[in-house]
Amino acid sequence: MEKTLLIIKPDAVCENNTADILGIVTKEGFRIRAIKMTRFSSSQASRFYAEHKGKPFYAPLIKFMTSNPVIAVVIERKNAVKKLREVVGKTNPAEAAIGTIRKKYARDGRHNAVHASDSLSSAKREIPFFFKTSEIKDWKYKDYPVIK
Ligand code: 3AN
Repeated sequence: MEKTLLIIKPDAVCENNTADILGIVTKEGFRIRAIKMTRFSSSQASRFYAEHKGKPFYAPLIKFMTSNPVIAVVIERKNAVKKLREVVGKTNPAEAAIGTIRKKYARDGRHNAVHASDSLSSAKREIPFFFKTSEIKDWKYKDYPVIK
């Protein structure tokens, strides 16, 4: 089992696509381990996207990502990083495969509905950006007490 970070971006939050996106990932066998709505400050967004500093899309990316709340989600399954990138699709929805989240919900390469960690090392850096270890919860499928 592997954990990765999904961020539902401001466009998808404001289009009310949160439940649809979570539905897609949970149907693909991902289990939600942690979830929160939060809003990036400018300094948080510039730290999160530090690797893109200097690129032409950097300033508008920060402006967009700080414009409204996002929903950060830790999800887990086998091959989580690779599988989530497949389910999410390419950065630009025009190039994303049919059936992917970005094909369905992205407007363009900037307003592209979700972020998904691009490697295991990115996931390990990005998850603690939003969650303390104690906020990530383990649970087992169908394993709960039926209280009489
Ligand atoms: P991905 O999110 O598909 O891994 P990255 O890591 O290349 O893409 O870029 C991070 C974010 O920067 C993207 N999710 C998108 O919001 C923004 N971005 C990347 N490329 C472009 C572009 N050509 N035009 C506008 N925004 C872009």
